[in-house]
Amino acid sequence: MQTRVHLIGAPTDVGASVRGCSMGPEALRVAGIAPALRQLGLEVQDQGNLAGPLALERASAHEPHHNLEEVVAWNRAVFDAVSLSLAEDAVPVMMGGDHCLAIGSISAVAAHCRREGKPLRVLWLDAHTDVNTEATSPSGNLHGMPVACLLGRGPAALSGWSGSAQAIRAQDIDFLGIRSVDPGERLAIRSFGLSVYDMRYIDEHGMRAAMTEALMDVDDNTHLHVSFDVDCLDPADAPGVGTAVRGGPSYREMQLCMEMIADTGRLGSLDVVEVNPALDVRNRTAEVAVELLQSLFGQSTL
Ligand code: NNH
Ligand code: MN
Ligand code: MN
Ligand code: MN
Repeated sequence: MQTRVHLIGAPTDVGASVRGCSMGPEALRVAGIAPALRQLGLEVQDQGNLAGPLALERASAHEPHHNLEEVVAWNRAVFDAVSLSLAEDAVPVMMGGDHCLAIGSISAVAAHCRREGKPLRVLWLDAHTDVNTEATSPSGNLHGMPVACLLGRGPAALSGWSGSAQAIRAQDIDFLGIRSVDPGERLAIRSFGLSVYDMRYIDEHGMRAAMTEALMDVDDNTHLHVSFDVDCLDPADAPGVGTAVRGGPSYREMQLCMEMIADTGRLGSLDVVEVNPALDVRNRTAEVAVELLQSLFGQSTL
């Protein structure tokens, strides 16, 4: 793994309807994200926050893509910042912000991998699959649609940024921790053939088996991108999220997940999204996220 890490703040909640994850980057800083990673011997550069438009109030109950223009602007900024970090051979850590920002970060990562001839694998750690489209979204919130956008099923303004109509192929992404799937998403999962390790799978086989399978095709040349939506965790451990769903992986299970990713040595880029200090309890969720990132970047107890 490279030893240089760039922290990139993207303080916005344009993709969500529950407001407050715009305060996520600062909460992660207050929880000590930079010193926590420095402690592991990494060279950490906090690049500060990106800028972008404010979230608008909903014009109508049935907007197909709420805040589309604003989401495009924020993702452009994320795309540029992540591209630059990768070009400088650093590991970009995009601190959201809501999960719509993964469109920009993963498009940048996909373009980078294409240039370098590296296979890309994405691990989507989330309670949700985020594969809604305008046609299936119950909310019109773009943070429920980034995976569809990356698979080439999003609005034109959010497509093709990686230099290809599809930033990633269906077989390049694995989902873990899933327990909330909308009816239209279920159809998309089947038709794309997406690999989803849902909570039932984790209950029956355990985190170790799920992660062993999810990481199976990672080789020496792979660029591994982790998109970590903190609502993946059980809300008992991570209450500060806008769309909490009961029954997620425990703190210990997530630690194992992160440790197994670290063991591959292939982590190349990361999103940490949906930390919502407005709903949190004394910054616990940001603190838990930082502790998990320490494991993700290779900390072990012994
Ligand atoms: N599936 C719902 C929607 O599309 C909720 C998405 N919310 C998330 N996704 N936090 O990770 O609106
Ligand atoms: Mn998400
Ligand atoms: Mn989620
Ligand atoms: Mn797989």
